[in-house]
Amino acid sequence: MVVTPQNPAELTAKDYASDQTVRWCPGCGDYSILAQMKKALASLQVEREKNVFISGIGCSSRFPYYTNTYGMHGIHGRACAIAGGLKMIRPDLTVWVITGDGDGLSIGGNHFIHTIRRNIDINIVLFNNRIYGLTKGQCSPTSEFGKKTKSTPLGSIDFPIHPCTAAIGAEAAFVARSIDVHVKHLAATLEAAARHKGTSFVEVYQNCNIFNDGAYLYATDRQQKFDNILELEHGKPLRFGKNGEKGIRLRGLDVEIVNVGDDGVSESELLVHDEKAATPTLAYLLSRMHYPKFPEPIGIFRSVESPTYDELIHDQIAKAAAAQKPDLDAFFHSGETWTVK
Ligand SMILES: Cc1ncc(C[n+]2csc(CCOP(=O)(O)OP(=O)(O)O)c2C)c(N)n1
Ligand code: SF4
Repeated sequence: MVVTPQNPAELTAKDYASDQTVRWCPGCGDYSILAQMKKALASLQVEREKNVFISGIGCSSRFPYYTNTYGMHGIHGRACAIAGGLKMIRPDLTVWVITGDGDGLSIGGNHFIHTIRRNIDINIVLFNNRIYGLTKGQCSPTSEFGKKTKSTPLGSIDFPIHPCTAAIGAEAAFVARSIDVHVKHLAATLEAAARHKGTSFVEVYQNCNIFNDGAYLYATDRQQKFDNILELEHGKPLRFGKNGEKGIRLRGLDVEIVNVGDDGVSESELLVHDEKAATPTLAYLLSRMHYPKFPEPIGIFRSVESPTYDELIHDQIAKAAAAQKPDLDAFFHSGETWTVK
C-alpha cells in the first residue's frame, strides 16, 4: 500500500466515518469490522482522498457507503478486477477490496485467484459468515458439509473452500485471519495488511446473527475460545489453551496436538511460527487446521516480500517506451498482409 502519514494524531477513527446511516441488522458482526477498519486507518493516518474501498454485492459489500473515503460498490464478484485496474493506473492510492464469502469465492473466485497470483498491491478483506446474508440464508462456498440452509434443506453435499488455504494455494505473499469480536487483534491485523506491499489477504470470521448465528461460537465464547483458537506470533512456539498448556508438534507431513510441561513434551519440540518462511508449506499446514479437531490459527500465516504486478508493469512500460520510437506506419506494413478482393 501507500501510507502517507500526515501530522500524527491528526485524523481520528471518527474522521473516517461517513454521514450515511449504517443499515446492517442490529448485532451483525460487520459493525465491529467497520469500527476496527476506521481505527486502523487512523493509526496509519491514511489520507481520506487517497483511500478507496471497492466491494462487490452482499451485506458486507455495503461497506464503502459507511466510510468517508472514496469507494465503489461494484458488481457481484468483480471487486478484485475493479480494484486491480484502479491500482494499475493510480499506484498512489491505497486500495481495499471488501468482499463476502459468497461474493469473493463463488462468483468472484476466479478473480480472487488471479489477483493474488499477480500480487497486485491491494488489500483484500473477506468477511466470512459461511452463508449468503443479503439473499437471506442460502449455502455459501464456505458453508460446512452437511449444512442445512434454505438452498440445501437436506444438507449441503459440497465440500467447503477454506479461504486462507485457497489464498496460499494461489501463492499469496500475505495471508492472515482475525475475528470480528477480537477487536484489538482485528485492528492490528488490518493495519499489518495495509502496510504490506503486494496483495494482502485477510479472512475475518464474522457473525451473521440473522441467518447463521453462532457459526464461530467455539472461537468467541469465553469458556471455549482458549481451546479452540491459536494465536500466531512470529518466532514463537505454537501454544494454546488457557495457560498455554497445549501445543502443536510436527508429525510426519502433518501436525498433532501435544500437552506441554510436566505431563507432556518440552516446548522445544513444538513448531515455531515463521511468517517469513520462504516456502508456504508451514502456512499451508496451519491453514488446514480446523475446529473441532484442531484449534484454528488467527493472526498472520505468511508475510513475505515479492515483486508486485503494478511495479512490474510500470517498469515494463517505461523500458519499452525508452527502447523504441514507435513507428505505426512501419508496424502496419510489417509481416504478412492480405488484400481483400
Ligand atoms: C450476478 C448476480 N448473481 C447473484 C446475485 C444475488 N446475490 C446477491 S448478494 C449474494 C451473495 C452474498 O453473500 P456474501 O458474499 O457471503 O455476502 P453477505 O451478504 O453474507 O455479506 C448473491 C448470491 C446478484 N446480485 N448478482
Ligand atoms: S443478514 Fe446477516 S450479514 Fe446481513 S446485515 Fe443482517 S446479520 Fe449482517
